[in-house]
Amino acid sequence: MGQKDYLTGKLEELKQEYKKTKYNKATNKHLSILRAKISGIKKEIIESNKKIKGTGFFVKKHGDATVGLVGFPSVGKSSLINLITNVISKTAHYAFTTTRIIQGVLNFNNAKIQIIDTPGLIEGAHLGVGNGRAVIAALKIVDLIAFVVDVCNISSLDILITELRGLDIYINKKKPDLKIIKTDSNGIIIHANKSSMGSETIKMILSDFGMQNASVSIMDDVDENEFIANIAKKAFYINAIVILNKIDLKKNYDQIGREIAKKYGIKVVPVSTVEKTNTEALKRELYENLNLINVYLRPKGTDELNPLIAKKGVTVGEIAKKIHSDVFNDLRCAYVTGKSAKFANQRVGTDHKLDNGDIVTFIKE
Ligand SMILES: Nc1nc2c(ncn2[C@@H]2O[C@H](COP(=O)(O)OP(=O)(O)OP(=O)(O)O)[C@@H](O)[C@H]2O)c(=O)[nH]1
Ligand SMILES: [Mg+2]
Repeated sequence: MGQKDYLTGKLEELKQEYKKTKYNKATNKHLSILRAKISGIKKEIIESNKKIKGTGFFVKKHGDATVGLVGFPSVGKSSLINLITNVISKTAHYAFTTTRIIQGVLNFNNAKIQIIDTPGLIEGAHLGVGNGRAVIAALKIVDLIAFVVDVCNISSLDILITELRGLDIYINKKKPDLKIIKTDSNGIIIHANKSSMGSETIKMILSDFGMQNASVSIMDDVDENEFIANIAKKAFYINAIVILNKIDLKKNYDQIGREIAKKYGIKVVPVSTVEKTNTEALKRELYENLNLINVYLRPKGTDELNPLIAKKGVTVGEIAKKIHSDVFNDLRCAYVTGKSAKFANQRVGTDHKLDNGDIVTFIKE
C-alpha cells in the first residue's frame, strides 16, 4: 500500500470515528483531538497530491463559460466531447481510457463554450481512488457540470454527487446564508440558527478556526461539513445537468430520464453519441443552463450590431468594463431596446440589467 492510500484510509477511519462520537462535555476534548488529526492528515494528502500537478489535471478557463463532463468510466464522455467540439479524445470500450483532462470548444449561438473531458470517476474518488481527488479538484473552476450517465447504469449519479460533495462541491444548491462577523469581546453570540447543529457544535467549530468572539446568524440548514467548508471558503456551488447517454440501448429511456429528473430535481438530456441523437438539443441545453445571453452593441448613429456574450443579469456597466476600462470610465448612460427595456431606446443607467437579445448603445460623457 502506498503512502497516499495509507493516508486516505486513515482519514476515512478518523472521519467515521468523529461521526460516531456524540458531542457532550466528556467527549469534547476527544473530538477536538480528532479534528486536529483530521486537519493534519488532510494537509499531508494535499502535499502528496501536489506531485500530480503538471500531469494534465490543471485547467485554465477559456472562452465565455466552461462545462465539465463528469461520469463513471466508459459512459461516453470522450465520445461526447468528440461529437460537440473540435477536439479528438481517445475512446474505447475499456474503463479509464482517458487519463488526463482534455479540452475542446463548442461554438453555439456566438458563444465559445469550453468543454472539459475528464477521466472516469468511481466510488471513493474523493479519497483519491483512481486519481479522483485531482479530477474533482479540477472541476472547481467550471460553470456547469454535465453528469454523463449511461442509461443502463443510472445508479452512478448518486455516487457521483456524493463523491463531489466529499470535496466540497455542492450541486444545484444555493449558497447558504451564513453571517459570521468577528467581534472584539462577548464570546460567540448566535442570533439565529436554522441549522441542525447545536450551539455548542457551532462554537466548537468557530473556535477551531480561531474565532472566540463573533456574531453569528445561520439562516439555512447546513450540516457540520458544509458549515466548515464555508468558513474555510472552500465550498463550491455549481449547477448541473444530466446527459443520459446510450439511449440507443434502452427503449424506455424517456421514462428513465423522467424518473431521474424527478428524483434529483435536475434537467436530463437524453442522447445517443453513436447515433448522434439530440445533439443540437444538447448544445442548446448547455448554452441555456450556463445562463449565457447574446447582447448586441450598436455604436451611436449606426445600424451595426456587434454581438457580445455575457451572463444573464449582466449590467450595462459590466458590459462596458468587459470591453475596456476606458469605455466604462467614459460611460454616462445607454439606450436599450429589447426584453429588459420598457420601450425602444429606453435611456438607462450603468446598473441596468440586460436580457437576451438586447441592443445597447453607449452614450459617452
Ligand atoms: N451504444 C452506445 N455506445 C456508446 C455511446 N457512446 C459511447 N459509446 C461506447 O462506449 C464506450 C466508452 O466510450 P468513451 O467515450 O471512451 O467513454 P468515457 O466515458 O470517455 O470512458 P473513460 O475515458 O474510460 O472514462 C466506447 O466503446 C463507445 O463506443 C452511445 O451513445 N451508445
Ligand atoms: Mg474518456
